[in-house]
Amino acid sequence: MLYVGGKWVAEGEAAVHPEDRGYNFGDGIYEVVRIYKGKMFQWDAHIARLFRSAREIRMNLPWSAAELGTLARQLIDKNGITEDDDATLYLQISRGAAPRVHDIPDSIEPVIMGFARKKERPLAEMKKGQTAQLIEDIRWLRCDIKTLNLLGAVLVKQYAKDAGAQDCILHRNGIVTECSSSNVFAVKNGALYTHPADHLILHGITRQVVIDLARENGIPVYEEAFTTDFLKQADELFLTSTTAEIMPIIAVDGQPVGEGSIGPVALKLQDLFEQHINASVLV
Ligand code: PSZ
Repeated sequence: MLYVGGKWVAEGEAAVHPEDRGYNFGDGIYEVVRIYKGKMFQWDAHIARLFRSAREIRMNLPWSAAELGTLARQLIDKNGITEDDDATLYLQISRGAAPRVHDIPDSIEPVIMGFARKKERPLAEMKKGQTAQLIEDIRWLRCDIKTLNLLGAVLVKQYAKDAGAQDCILHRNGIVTECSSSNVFAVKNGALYTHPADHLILHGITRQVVIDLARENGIPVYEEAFTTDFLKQADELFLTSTTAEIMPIIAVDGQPVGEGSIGPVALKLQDLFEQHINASVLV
């Protein structure tokens, strides 16, 4: 069951208004939340980011965080996701429908849509790692807003696939920003390096969990911009996202990173992350 604009509908019955601004302009915002063992992971951080995205695009949300929490719980339950299941929850809010003009219509009601589906964790891949291609970051300058406008991400991810890589690492004039749908970390001499959480990257929830876990466990973290040369000489690389968790990158542009396999720091962080998940599903 999906929740679309205030109604519960079966997949296939959902309809989009032809002049919905999410559909016409990508004028809207979204979140993807991880469900471990039937429980929402980092919900408060996702909802805080959703409200921040709304504020940044000048959208007033007519729902409270608590109401959205109730909706999320209903989406999980109505889709048969139980404490035996891992899943993802998708929530998007379009600006709403109105005759097509570019500026924001005065009276317009946001349209919310949500679904939840079972999704297994990429455990085997997390041990093996992925390959990536370095590509110019062609996206706009407000990558901190989680908007429906994902064409930049679509194109860079496809360039990477065309080049035979599984993912892409983006750079602006030689400064590494993030990946098409994840944040990127470099490991050098036992310390973590990742782009600061400014307008050029999404402030990833997983990124923040990893930073906190690292610092709590004596791994230094530098939220500093670094170059593509630094990236290529890193001891280890990994990306982070809600669904990819902590995913090692074992080759960039066909060249091995470090030993060309998962490194000790990524392994340690995966272990800490696992403990963190296990602790959070008990609450
Ligand atoms: O299932 C998927 O493919 C997902 S779920 C979340 C993402 C992809 N990506 C989120 C994201 C992003 O789109 C960009 C541009 N940078 C970083 C991230 C990671 O953010 P969190 O950790 O909040 O998922």
